[in-house]
Amino acid sequence: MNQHISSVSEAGTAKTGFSACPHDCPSTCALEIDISGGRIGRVRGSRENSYTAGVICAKVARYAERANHPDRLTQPLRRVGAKGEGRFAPISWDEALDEIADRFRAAAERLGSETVWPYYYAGTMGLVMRDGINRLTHAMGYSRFFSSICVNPAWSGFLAGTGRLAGPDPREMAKSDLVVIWGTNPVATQVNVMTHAIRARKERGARIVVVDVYRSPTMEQADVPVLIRPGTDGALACAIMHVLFRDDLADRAYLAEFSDDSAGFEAHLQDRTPLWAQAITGLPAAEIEALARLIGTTPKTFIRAGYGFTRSRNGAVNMHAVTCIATVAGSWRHEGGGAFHTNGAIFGWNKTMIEGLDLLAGQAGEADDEARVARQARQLDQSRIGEILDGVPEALVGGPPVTAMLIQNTNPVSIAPDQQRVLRGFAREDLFVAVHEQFMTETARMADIVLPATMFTEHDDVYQGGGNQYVLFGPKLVEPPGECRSNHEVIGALAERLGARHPGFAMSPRELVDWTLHHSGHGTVEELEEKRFIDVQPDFETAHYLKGFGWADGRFRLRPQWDTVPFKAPGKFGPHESLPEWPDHWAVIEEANEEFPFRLVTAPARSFLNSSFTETPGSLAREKRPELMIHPDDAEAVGLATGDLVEVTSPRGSTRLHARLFDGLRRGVVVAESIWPNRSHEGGRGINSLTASDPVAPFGGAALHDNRVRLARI
Ligand SMILES: Nc1nc2c(c(=O)[nH]1)N[C@H]1C(S)=C(S)[C@@H](COP(=O)(O)OP(=O)(O)OC[C@H]3O[C@@H](n4cnc5c(=O)[nH]c(N)nc54)[C@H](O)[C@@H]3O)O[C@H]1N2
Ligand SMILES: Nc1nc2c(c(=O)[nH]1)N[C@H]1C(S)=C(S)[C@@H](COP(=O)(O)OP(=O)(O)OC[C@H]3O[C@@H](n4cnc5c(=O)[nH]c(N)nc54)[C@H](O)[C@@H]3O)O[C@H]1N2
Ligand code: SF4
Ligand SMILES: [Mo]
Repeated sequence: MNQHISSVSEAGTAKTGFSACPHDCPSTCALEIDISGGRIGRVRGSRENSYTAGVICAKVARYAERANHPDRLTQPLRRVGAKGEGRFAPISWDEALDEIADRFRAAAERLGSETVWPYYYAGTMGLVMRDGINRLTHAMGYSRFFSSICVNPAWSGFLAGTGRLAGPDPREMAKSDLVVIWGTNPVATQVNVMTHAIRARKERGARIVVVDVYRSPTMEQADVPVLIRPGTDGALACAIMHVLFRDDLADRAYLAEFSDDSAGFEAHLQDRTPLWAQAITGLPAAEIEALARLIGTTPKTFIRAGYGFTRSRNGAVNMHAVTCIATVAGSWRHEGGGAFHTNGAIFGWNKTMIEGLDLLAGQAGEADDEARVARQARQLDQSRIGEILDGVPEALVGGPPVTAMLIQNTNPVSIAPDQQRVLRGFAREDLFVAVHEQFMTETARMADIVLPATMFTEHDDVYQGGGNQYVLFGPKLVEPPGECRSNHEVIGALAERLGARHPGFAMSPRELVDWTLHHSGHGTVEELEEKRFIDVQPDFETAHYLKGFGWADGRFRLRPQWDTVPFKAPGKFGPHESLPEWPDHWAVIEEANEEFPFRLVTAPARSFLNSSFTETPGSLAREKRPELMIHPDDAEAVGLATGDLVEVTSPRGSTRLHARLFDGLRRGVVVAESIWPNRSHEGGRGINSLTASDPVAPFGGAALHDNRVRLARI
């Protein structure tokens, strides 16, 4: 039990505030924050939180750099120059909010309410501040937001086998004998995975396997590095399972009880041999054999599957294939065994009040069915913002063009695929854009109105672990600088002006947190504040699916039935008619060809978080400049040396980076750690000028690591 601790403890003049990291990172660390003179200072990881275990990443440890940054936006601004030119003049909040409301109303009168598209993402993971914008969308009948850029292939691929988005307690990694870190780079992207994996190595001599497409900082620490070509994880998984069946290392008793059709699967895998996979993955067959044997002879094998390997056109299929390994090997049975990706399902959130979901379902006493139906507006795909703003009818789902937007917590001009198209869209004279931001991002620069936003220590909110099992409270600890307002305040002020009605608009963030906790079975805000975080991990048998998987028959699906996968999406996307019947190498990736002979992966940089922290001096100093890692033999063939400026061109467009020779890659693969501001690239075109927005099958998403490119020295 935690002792009684409120959100702030005082010792003399020094104060410590307790919070949660709000950033879009599966670790969701519990934080302890020094406060003095009304400003935040050093940030440390909580030792009492058993997942954070006292460790946080360097970028958040020096958060004071970001929170107290001289470039923070502190007053509302109106554009005075041409679109994108970056000239703005201060205005009052009332003027700014009135103008947004007037423009939204005028746009809706002209083209219908669906012409307004509120757009957001996970710059803050606080439930109130991130998702509250949906309440306005639903109340006004604006175009709804189909969120797709990050999790869709990964989550749906995991669900395809298990039927439930959860798995063994992530802390069990420390009790494993073989930790398989698959397609994620936790040293950079979710540091706490390393804490628990390394504990297993220290305390039990566990071995750590890392499957990636380059020798990432995480692979540097692996006992067994597994270097493959991008988009070939399905082939590797199949060959591993071929060996498990062939060498009698499959857990046949477990399969008989807990899977759908292991005999059919075994037959399917007959010709998915290590040699077959070698040709696809580039990994020598002997290494595949050795890895399969390691997994097959280690009952406590914990597969920690990340997002990275699912950002390919076959990403959902590959995630499913990887989870099948835990089933064929019977790893789920054992403490310290199984497959874990994320814990989305264990929290059971009731987001009705935050998101105004009752408006979609119809309100009590609402006689007018038409009003309700009007609010069931079309859903527009986040990842296809370029096509949408460019007026592609299919992307607009047959509805009106988008002519008005409010953007919170995201920076699409830097992070969305098909960037040059996105930029063309934002430059449209008939598009009105309001951006609510902490900094003058490249998206904010394209706006007509810019609003200054609070940071997490300046408002109340509640958070959930993605890669762990805690619900955490993040209270307001300091006053915001200047005139900054929270997302909730902005949404409420616009609702008032637009005549949007819902009880959630009038509640305080704290009241919304309390309502949501209470209706989700997690107690009250007072209780959470006192405890700081609560552990909602299900019991061992549930977490390990020993009472059955999340399907009516309780059996893991080795043969996926995508039509019944419980993933919410407004339809099916991509080449979903040709999804393979069984786990396989699904050859729909953007393979290299004569014109574009390389495959490009745009993996996350350690000192940035998507496009956040690109404004802090500490992160900029560590990352130096945008670079393209290339194998020395490839570099020689293309005539590149370290430091050369190289033009990288994909079927979408081009950008420039400096070459860095690096032998931790398969031939023909190049990696650019991202996401730098577009302006940091010579020529001003960002990395997402290369990436594509065609949806990943079957539930959408962007294949950000699946690009064919050609290289030319400049
Ligand atoms: N420092 C830092 N931390 C971050 C982020 C960041 O940008 N920077 N982003 C945050 C966000 S929004 C998210 S969703 C998470 C994502 O975190 P991760 O789950 O780690 O996913 P990715 O960041 O996309 O990529 C991780 C790794 O996948 C590898 N990879 C790419 N393609 C393939 C493939 O086909 N096969 C295999 N086996 N590996 C492949 C990349 O080389 C990279 O090393 O991280 C969060 N944390
Ligand atoms: N090439 C390439 N592109 C990628 C990826 C990749 O791996 N490669 N990763 C993709 C992934 S996984 C993701 S999730 C997306 C993420 O992309 P984004 O959602 O754009 O994430 P961030 O860049 O962190 O931007 C969040 C913004 O929210 C702002 N913000 C933070 N808190 C608040 C708040 O409380 N209120 C308001 N109003 N604003 C706030 C921050 O200042 C920041 O500018 O990028 C995707 N794009
Ligand atoms: S590791 Fe992730 S959750 Fe933890 S402090 Fe860093 S960004 Fe935040
Ligand atoms: Mo993400």
